[in-house]
Amino acid sequence: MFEHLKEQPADKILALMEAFKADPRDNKIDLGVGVYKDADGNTPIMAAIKQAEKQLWEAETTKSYTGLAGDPGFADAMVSLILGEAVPRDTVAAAATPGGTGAVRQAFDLVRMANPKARIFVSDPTWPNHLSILKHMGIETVAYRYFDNETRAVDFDGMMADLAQVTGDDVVLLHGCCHNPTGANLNLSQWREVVALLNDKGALPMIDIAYQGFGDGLEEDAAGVRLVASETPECLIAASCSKNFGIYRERTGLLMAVARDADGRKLNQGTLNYLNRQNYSFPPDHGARLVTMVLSDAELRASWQAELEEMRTGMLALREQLATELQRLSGSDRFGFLAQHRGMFSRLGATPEQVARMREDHGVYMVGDSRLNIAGLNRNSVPILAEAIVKTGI
Ligand code: PLP
Ligand code: TYF
Repeated sequence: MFEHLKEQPADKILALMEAFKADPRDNKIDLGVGVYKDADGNTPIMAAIKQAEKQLWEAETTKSYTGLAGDPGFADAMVSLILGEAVPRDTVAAAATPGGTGAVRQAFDLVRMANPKARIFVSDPTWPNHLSILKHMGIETVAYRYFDNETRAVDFDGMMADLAQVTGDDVVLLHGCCHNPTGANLNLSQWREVVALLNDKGALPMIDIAYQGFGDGLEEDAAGVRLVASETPECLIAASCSKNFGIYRERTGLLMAVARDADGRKLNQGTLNYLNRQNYSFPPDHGARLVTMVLSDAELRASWQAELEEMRTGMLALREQLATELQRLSGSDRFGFLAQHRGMFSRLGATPEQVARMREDHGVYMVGDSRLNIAGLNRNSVPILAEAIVKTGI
C-alpha cells in the first residue's frame, strides 16, 4: 500500500534549521526558524516556568485524563490574557490543543463542519503552515494582498480591495500581532476598517495569535483581537503559548470560538470537544498547567511578565541598532522599516539569489523569502549582518 505514497515537500523553515546545524563555519548566523534566542544564542526556559515545574512536580498527584477540552482553568486564564474584558465569558467556548498549530487545524476543521463551502482568505504572504494545512484538508484558499514590497509596510488599500470580495460563506484569517513572515502589522484604525468590512459582508474573522507580548506589549498586542471579538457577532481565535511562555516542545495552545450568546457557546463547546476527541482525545496537559500556574500566581506572573518584557525590548533594541547601522553603511533610509516592524520577524525584501549569497558568502541563514528572525542576532552580530546586507547589494 505504501508504494502509493508520494514524496511530500519538506517544510522549508525546518529544512533550513537542519542546513544551519550542518554548516561547519564558526561565524554562521541563524536567522531562520522562529524561535526566540537570547544574546548567547540559547532559547532559555523562562524562570517562572522553571519555578512552576518545580511546584507542579511536588504538588501533582495524578496523571489521569483531564477533560476533552483540557483543564478549564487553562481556558479561563488564557481567555482572560487574550480577550481581557472584551466579551462576556459565557459566549466563549475554548479547547486546549497541541500548540497553536493544533488550534489552527481544529479551527479549520470546525469551519469545514459548519460550512463545507467556506473559503479561507489568507494574507499574501502568510505562515507557510497555514497554506500547507489548508491544502492538505482540501479547503479552498484565496490570497489577499497584504505586504507592499516597495515600502515593506502593509498594503492596506490592496488588502481592503481584495477583502471586498468576501461573502457570508467565507473566513478571513488575520494575524493577531507580529505578522509572520513580514513583521508589518495593522494599526488600530485599520483593524476597525477591516472589522467594519467583515461585518458588512457577514464573513467570519479567524485570528491566529502566536506572539502576544513580542510586539508592543501584552495588552497592546491583544488590541486587534479584542476589537474583533467585541465588534463582530462570531469569531475564531487560535492562540499559541510556544513563544511567549517559551514552551515550544510542550505543545500548548488554545482554540476559542466566540458566539453571539450562551446558547451558541454551548453548541460551539460541544463541537470543540467532539473535534478534540476525533483527532487526539485529550490535549496535552503539562504545558497548559504550567501556563495556568504562571498566570494565576501573582509572583510567578510578575516574573514571567518581566522576563517577557525583557525579551520584547531586547528585540526592539536590536531592530533599532540594525536600522541605524544599515542607514550608516548604505547612506539611505530604505531600511527604516526594520525599526517599524514588530515581533521576531521582518521581511528584508531580498531576491532568492541574494538570500542564497548571504548564506554562501556570509554564513547568514534566513528563510528563502528573505524573512529574518531578529532574535537570532545580538549586539555583536548586528554590524556583521548589516555589512553582509550592504555587500550583497540588498
Ligand atoms: N501561527 C503562527 C503565525 C506561527 O508563527 C506559529 C509558529 O510557531 C504558530 C501559529 C504555531 O506555533 P506552535 O504550534 O509551535 O504553538
Ligand atoms: O515560522 C516559524 O519559523 C515558526 C516555527 O512547520 C515553525 O512558526 C516553523 C515551521 C513549522 C512549525 C513551526
